[in-house]
Amino acid sequence: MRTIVSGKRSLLIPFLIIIIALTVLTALPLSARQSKSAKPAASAQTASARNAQAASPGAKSDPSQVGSWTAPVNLGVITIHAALLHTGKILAWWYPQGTNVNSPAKLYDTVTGKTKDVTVPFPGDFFCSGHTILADGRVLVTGGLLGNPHPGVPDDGITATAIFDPGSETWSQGTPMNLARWYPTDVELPSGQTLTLTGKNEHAVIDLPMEQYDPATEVWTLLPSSANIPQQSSDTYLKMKLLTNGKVFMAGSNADTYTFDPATNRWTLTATMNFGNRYHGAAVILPGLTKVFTAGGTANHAGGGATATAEVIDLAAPAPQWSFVSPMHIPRYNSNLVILADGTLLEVGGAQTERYGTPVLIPELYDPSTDTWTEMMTQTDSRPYHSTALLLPDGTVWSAGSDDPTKKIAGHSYEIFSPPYLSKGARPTITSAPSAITYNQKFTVTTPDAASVTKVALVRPGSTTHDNDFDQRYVVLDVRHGTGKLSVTAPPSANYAPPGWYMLVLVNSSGVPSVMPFLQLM
Ligand SMILES: [Cu+2]
Repeated sequence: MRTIVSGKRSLLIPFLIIIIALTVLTALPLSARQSKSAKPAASAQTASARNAQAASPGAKSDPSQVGSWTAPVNLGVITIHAALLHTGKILAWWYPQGTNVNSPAKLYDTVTGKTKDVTVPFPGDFFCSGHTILADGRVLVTGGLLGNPHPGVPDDGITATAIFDPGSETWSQGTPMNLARWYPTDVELPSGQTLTLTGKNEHAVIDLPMEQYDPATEVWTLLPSSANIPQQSSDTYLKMKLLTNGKVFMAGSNADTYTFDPATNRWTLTATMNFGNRYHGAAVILPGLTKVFTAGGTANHAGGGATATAEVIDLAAPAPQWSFVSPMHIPRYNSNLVILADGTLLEVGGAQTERYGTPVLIPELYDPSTDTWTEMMTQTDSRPYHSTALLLPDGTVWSAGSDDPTKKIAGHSYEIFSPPYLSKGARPTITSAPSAITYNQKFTVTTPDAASVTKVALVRPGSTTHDNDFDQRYVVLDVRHGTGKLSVTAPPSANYAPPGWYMLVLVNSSGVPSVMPFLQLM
């Protein structure tokens, strides 16, 4: 079970071993360290070998090919959890330093770069919680770690929930769930209600009955037993993706992947992943909203043995099957998979040999239209387990966190990645766009660049932790070109895009995205 414990309890001895090992390792020159830690891999080089290669003189550094990174900046918290708010600020939080105290949290303004302390004003450890952004833009945080567990008893979940209001920038206590949960998954349904799955309860049981939250009534309702997850899951933070038929697809970690129908409260076995159980992998629903893509992970729940493999399933096919696609260059797990402003994917962070072991510093860009991975510029601070990444409104990517006990200082930092598309020419600009739209509504976007725009999309702001983004989604919209304006049609229904705030993006024929203003889809 993934427990934080290294910072808290039962992993004290391994923690000391790691400290000693790292003390020895860091005494070596960098080059020696990299060559000593490099080891052979069948299909892909190890991260350390790749890191050394990218750092060598003559390595590619053209930002239009490999992007670029800002230097790390200390945020003051370890961003284990992060959500992008429609105010253009990131909410970041992690675990309290002690028991029965408050969870530290920060707001980071993605425009000004300023930060503000928004520590949760009531006790509760909202660490390894689930979280999703509600239709009105508030952040719902579900569960966490019981602050004062009994010695000798497994770590416990909590029933508590917390809600962050981006307008007032304050927290309030939410209605407690029916069941205690640590490491739950939240997914917003087309109704605007939140479905919550798994998580460890106070007896360390994972496969808990599901429950659903109605923001209108603030009531949690347990689903009937027919909705129970059909297969013993050996992992938490299930990868749940809303499909355009209103059903929700589970893309791991178990090899057998199922579809849940909220209308009947029943699960159906859909297909089996070729890799087998893919623990700590990352998954997204691709733009187009019929294919789900997963990359990285490990066959070992306890960690080690990272894979570079990736698979895709087309859920619109008559008999959907998982198929291997091109593998990454670098095996990794506990990494972050971010949908970028142009609809390509960035795999960033992760590790290879254990939660924090052999961290991968080289992100990779995946283009689903060509099935190709490209290695990007090396980042400075390592982002293995408990790291996060988010697409920002200006098209850059925030990469932060990891409570690697050997690198606590680095864990407090964030870095910002500019993808290659920001070095490929002028960006299309949006002169005006509505701040709110309804389903199927035709609306006008004025832009002097209308003629060169090839794609218009809504991008759901991310809400992420533990290689899992509960919210991100890229919804391509129908568009008609006018002179100095675009006539755009909103998504046909909430199955395509559940109600909430989205970023509006224009992408031009060079693949360059606009800055993305927020609008509310109701
Ligand atoms: Cu965790």
